[in-house]
Amino acid sequence: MNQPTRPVMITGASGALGGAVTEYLSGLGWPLRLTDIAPFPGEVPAGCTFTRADLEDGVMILRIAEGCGTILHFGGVSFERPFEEILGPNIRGIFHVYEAARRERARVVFASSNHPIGFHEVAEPLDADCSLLPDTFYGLSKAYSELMGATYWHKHGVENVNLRIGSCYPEPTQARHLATWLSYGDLNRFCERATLADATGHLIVWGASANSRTYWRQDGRHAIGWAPQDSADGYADTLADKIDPNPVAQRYQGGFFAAMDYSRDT
Ligand code: 15L
Repeated sequence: MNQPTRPVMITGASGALGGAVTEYLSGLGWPLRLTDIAPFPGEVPAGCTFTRADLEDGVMILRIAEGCGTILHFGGVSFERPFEEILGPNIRGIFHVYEAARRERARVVFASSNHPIGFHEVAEPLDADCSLLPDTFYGLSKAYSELMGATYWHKHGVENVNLRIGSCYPEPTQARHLATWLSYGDLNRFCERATLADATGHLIVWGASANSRTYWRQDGRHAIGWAPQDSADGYADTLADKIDPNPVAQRYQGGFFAAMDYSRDT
């Protein structure tokens, strides 16, 4: 079966990653319920609807999710910001997404990030069940969201697949990306598989392409039948010297996020 049985909701559909996934899945002919706080750039793809909404508006999120079988959640703040700016979109927002999923008996596919584990050192290979060491308020909000996935699975049976995205850009542009890069193609295929997989429970998957310099090992990808096809390896020569000069950014997996507002002596 290559088509979902119920419509798929995408939050953050006007953003870079939500937009890329929208383009790919609408190209497969999937009926999409798109939403974002920002207007949709360009024409809404045929067979899809777009509703402008704030993730803080729980009633609106419930309404948009009505009848959906999967919520691909890309919405919210995607960079480090002061705590008060993260709180509404990322903390209240994920609660509204999970409440909608609970009501619809839908699956959540969450665009998490590497920043819930950003204070692990680059020399330490990690499995997905490693300890959480968020490097920012943003990383904390992603950790909270992953944990909410665990709670809603165990308490309500709401399935969820959490992709700890490394650095998802059209191309890798820094030495760190040789470990963390995720291609748009691999992201798109991940969303397809995470939606169509028979059963997932609560899963964490590392969001990186097949980069030989990766920091990341075991995760839940086998349960959804996803394996990345791209790799940053071909960029090794051109990016080898594009290293962040900040020693804190060099030391930790979260890179420059770990270095932001860093005030320890060592
Ligand atoms: C993220 O979570 C950010 O959304 C993105 O802008 C990148 O900076 C990425 O992490 C990264 O760690 O490279």
